[in-house]
Amino acid sequence: MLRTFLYALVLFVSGASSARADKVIYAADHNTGKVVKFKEDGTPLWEFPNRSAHDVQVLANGNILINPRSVQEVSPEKEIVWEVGPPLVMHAEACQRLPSGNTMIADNGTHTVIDITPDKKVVWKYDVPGGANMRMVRRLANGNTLICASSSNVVLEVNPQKEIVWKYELPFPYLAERLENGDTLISSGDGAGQRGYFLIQVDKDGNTVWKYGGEDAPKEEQLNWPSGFSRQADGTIYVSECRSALIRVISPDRKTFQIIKSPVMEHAATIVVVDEEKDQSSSAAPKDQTSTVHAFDFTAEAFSGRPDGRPKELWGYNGQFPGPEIRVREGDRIRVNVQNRLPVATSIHWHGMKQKNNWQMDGVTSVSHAPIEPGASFTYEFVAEPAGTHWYHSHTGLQYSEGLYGPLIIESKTNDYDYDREQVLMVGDWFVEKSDDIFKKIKSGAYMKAEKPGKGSAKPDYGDVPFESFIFNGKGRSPDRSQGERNTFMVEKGETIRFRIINSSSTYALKLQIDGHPMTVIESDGHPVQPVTVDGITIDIGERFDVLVKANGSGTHAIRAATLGGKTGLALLQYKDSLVTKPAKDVEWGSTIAGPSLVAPQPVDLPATGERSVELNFSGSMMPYAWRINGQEFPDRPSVGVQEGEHVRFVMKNPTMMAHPFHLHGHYFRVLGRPGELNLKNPPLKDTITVSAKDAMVVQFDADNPGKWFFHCHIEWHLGIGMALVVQYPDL
Ligand SMILES: [Cu+2]
Repeated sequence: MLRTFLYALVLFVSGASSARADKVIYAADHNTGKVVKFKEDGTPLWEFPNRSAHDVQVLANGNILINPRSVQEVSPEKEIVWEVGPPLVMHAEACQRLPSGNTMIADNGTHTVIDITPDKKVVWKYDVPGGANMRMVRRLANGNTLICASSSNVVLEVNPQKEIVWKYELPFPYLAERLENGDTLISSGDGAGQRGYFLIQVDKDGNTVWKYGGEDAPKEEQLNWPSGFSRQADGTIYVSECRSALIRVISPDRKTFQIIKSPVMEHAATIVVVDEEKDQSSSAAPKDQTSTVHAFDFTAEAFSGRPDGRPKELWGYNGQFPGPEIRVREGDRIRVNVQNRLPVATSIHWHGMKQKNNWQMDGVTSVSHAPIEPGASFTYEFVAEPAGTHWYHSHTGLQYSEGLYGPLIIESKTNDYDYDREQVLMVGDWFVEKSDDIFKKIKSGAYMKAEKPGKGSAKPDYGDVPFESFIFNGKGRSPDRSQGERNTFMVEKGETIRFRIINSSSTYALKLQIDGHPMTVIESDGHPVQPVTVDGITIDIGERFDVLVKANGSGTHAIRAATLGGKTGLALLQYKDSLVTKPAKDVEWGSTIAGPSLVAPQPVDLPATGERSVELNFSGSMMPYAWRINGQEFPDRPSVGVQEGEHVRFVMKNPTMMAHPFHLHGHYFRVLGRPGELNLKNPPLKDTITVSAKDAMVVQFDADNPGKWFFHCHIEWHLGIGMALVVQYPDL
C-alpha cells in the first residue's frame, strides 16, 4: 500500500498525470471566502471574492453559481447576473441550477429547501425535518430531491409530494451524489476524530459497496475532512480534504491516488472539476457551439388522481400529471430513461421534435421501435430541435389520454420576443372512464348521437365521445361543477406573458380566449408566424400556439375553453392584488384564428417543380366504426414511399362530417390551404393541421429525413381504429 502511495505521488510530481484530459478545478474556499479556479498543477486561473462561498456549480452557459449566503450567478467577467437573497433566502448553504432554469436552494436560515423560478417564484418548498442544517441539495433525474440534512446526520431522498422515500444515516454528511446504477456516494465530513472521516458508496438498501478512509483504513488513505467531491465520467473521484487544503484524486479502479495543491486553496469546501476544453468560461469558442446533455428518468406508472375532481386511476410519469416539464435549450441533447411500471407495453413520442436521422427515437410503437414491455426500460436520446412549444405523449394504443403526456419546451438560442415571463398552458378534454372502455362504447354504437347536430344538419360533428370536462395543466371542474377546482393563474399588472398553449385532448378541438385580454399569436408548432392579434384561438389536438398577453387590467378573468359545439370549461386569470375571485359572466366570444389562417412572417421560397403529389381521401362511418385514408386502415395498408430530396405534397380530401387534425412526424410541412386557392407566397410551417369537415387541405414538405414516419389523425379514437399511414424512405 505504501508503495502504491509513493508511486502515485511520483507520477504526479513527474508531471505525467496519466491519460486523463486536462482538468480545471473550481473550489469554494471557506477560509478566504473566495471561489477560486486553478489547473491540476495548481496554477491559479480565476477567482471571485465574496464573504463565505460554500457551494459552486459551473453552468451550461459558462457562468458560475455560488452562494455567499445569498445565491449568485456570476459571469466569467465577474458580473453578478442573477441573485436571490433575503427575505426569500436567509442563509444559503448549497444551490443547484436545474436544466429547467429553476434553482434549488438549501437555506439554513429557514431550514428549508426551495425550488425557485428565474423570476424568483417558489414552486416547491420543503421544511427539513428537525430544522436540520444542510450542506447539500440536489434535484435528481427522477424528480426527487437529495438532501444532506447534515446536522441530523442523515441523507434524505424526498419525492415531489414531500415524502421521504430513502434515507441513510452517517455522521455529518457533507455531499451526496446519486450514481447511474442507483448507488449513492456520500462524504462524511465530521468523523469521530482524525481517523473517522470517510467517503462511502452505499446501495439502495443501505449496504456498503465501497468505503474510503475511516477508522479501518490504512494511514495513507486517511481523509482529513472530506467536504466536497467531484466524480468524473470515467469513475475518477476528486475529493477536497478541506482541513489539509488539498484535493485527492482517486483513480477509477480506486487503487491509487494523486494529490493536488494550489497556493490559492486554503480550505476547499465544495469543488467542481471540469475538462479544460469544455470549460466555457475560459474557452474562446462561441458558447452556443457546445451542447449539453440533459438526462431525465421517467417512470410510467399508475397512480390515483382527480384532475377534474372525480377520482380516476391515472397513468402518468413519475406520479405527476401532466408529466414533468422538460425544458432545455435548442441544440442541447435530451436523454430520457423510461422505466415501464404499467401493466402494458408503452412508448413515448416527442411531438414536434425533428429527430433528424434519428427515426428510431420517435416513439411510435412498432413503427419506430419495439414496445417497451412491462418491467422493461428504454432510453430515448435526441437533439432538442426546433425551438418552441412541444409536448411528449405515449404513442402506444389509446394511452396518452390516461395521463401519459407532458410539456416539452425548447428555449430559443436567440431571444426573439419581448415578454416578462412564460406560462405553459396544456389544455384538453378529460373523461372519467378508461380509454379502452370509451373505445368499446364508441365501437358498439353507444355514442352515435354524441356531440352531433343530427342527420341532415349542415353543421359538422364535433366529437365521437360526449363532452365531459376541460382541464388546464391537469386541473378543472367536474361536468356537474360539484367537484374539482379551476386552475388559477396569477398575474401582475403591467407584465407581458408568453402563454405556450398545447391542446392535449383526445377528442376535441377547442376555442380558447382570456376574457378582456387580446392575444398576439407569435408562433405555432415551434415556428414563427406573422404576428396577429385576436381575442382567441382555435387550436386542434396536437397543435401548439404561442401567444403574448399583456396584463393591463384588474380583477379576475375567465380563461375560457370551448368545444366548437359550445361546451365550455374555465380556468382563471387573477391579478395579484385582486380581491375579486370570480370572473365576469357571459362575456362574448370575440374573434379567433385557427391554424389554416396563419401565415409565415416572411415570403417563402417554395420549390415550384419536382413535387410528388399524393392524394389522400378520407372516409368514415360510425357503424361499423371506421376512419380510413384511401379506403384503408393502418396497419393493413401500404406505406407512402418517398425519396430523399423530393418535395412531397399531400392533398387531403375530407368529405366526412368531422374535422381531422393531421400530424406528420419527422418533418415540418408548409400549410398551403385548399386546392385551387393555394397560398404559395407565405404558407406557415407546422407539423399538425386540421382538415375541416367537407373540406380539403394541401400541405407540402421536403423529404429530408430518411426513416419511417407516422402521419395520422390525432383524434385518439380515429388513430386507434387506423386513420394513419407510414411515410417510408427506401432501404429501411
Ligand atoms: Cu380524425
